Amino acid sequence: MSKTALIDNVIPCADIVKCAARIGAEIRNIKLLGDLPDQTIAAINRLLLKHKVIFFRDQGHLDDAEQERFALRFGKLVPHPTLGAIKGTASVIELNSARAASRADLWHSDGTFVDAYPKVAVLRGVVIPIFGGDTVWANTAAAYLDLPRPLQRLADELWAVHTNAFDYAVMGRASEADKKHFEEVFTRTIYETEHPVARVHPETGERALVLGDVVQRFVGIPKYDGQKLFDLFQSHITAPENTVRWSWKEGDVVIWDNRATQHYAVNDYGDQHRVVRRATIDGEVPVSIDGRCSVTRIKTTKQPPAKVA
Ligand SMILES: O=C(O)CCC(=O)C(=O)O
Ligand SMILES: [Fe+2]
Repeated sequence: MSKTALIDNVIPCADIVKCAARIGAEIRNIKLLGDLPDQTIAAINRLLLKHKVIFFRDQGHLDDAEQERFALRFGKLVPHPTLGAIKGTASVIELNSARAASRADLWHSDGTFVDAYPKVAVLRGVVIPIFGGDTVWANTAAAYLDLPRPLQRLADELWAVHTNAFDYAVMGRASEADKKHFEEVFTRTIYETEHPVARVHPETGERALVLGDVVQRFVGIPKYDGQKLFDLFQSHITAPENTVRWSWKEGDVVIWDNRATQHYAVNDYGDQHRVVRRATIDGEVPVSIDGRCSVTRIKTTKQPPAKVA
């Protein structure tokens, strides 16, 4: 018997292989293109909602434009709020290890410092190191279900402030160039947004935790208590059994449901070159269990340094 776990064959000729019990499936024998039939896109979307992250090997035919055409089938393309998009694209950003602050080695869902943060991301492996450089995804809906009922009730009530001006320097691995780039580009505009710690997923109705390392504090909770609460909830998200780890090859494509996952790019490839490019789909404003919407409280754009005459 084959050692791979084949699951329901919903896309003609393609094989769907589950990666781990709680999260992740690979679709094999499919060529991703912008003009795939509607039924195929609908099937990929159903699999995405179920498995949270979907992996595809051998998509080396894609360039930025075709990657975006494929991504567009899942919604509206949206540029990064402060980084913008690569020239000639609507949403593509590049994470290039040769450039400062391009290693996403922190647990996060993309863009939670704004209210309507992205719902789906499509990431393509462009230059992949010989060793290291995997990415890990975690299922935030399964993490909610994992909590004992009293802690679920606490999550249902709590709100957290997310910011892009998190303490980057604290991560230790950041160089001076990283810190400079982070301050001048990534936090050109500073956002602070309040999200419910548990949001209702707009397509599945599941409850999913909204946290990650860009959380600054919980609303109405002192820092000391807040840190303990954060560690408690976040540890359910990042428990190894709640994650899937992908070892990249060039030409791989990964899609994730950003409303029900966090991810972490493992920074274990030293000085090797690594480039991935991401197309991003606009999301909905999260809604709490009691029907309240996330809200951006602060949006401050820094003044450029005064020019010396
Ligand atoms: O480099 C990676 O594997 C992931 C980067 C990341 O966080 C992202 O594309 O959103
Ligand atoms: Fe990310």
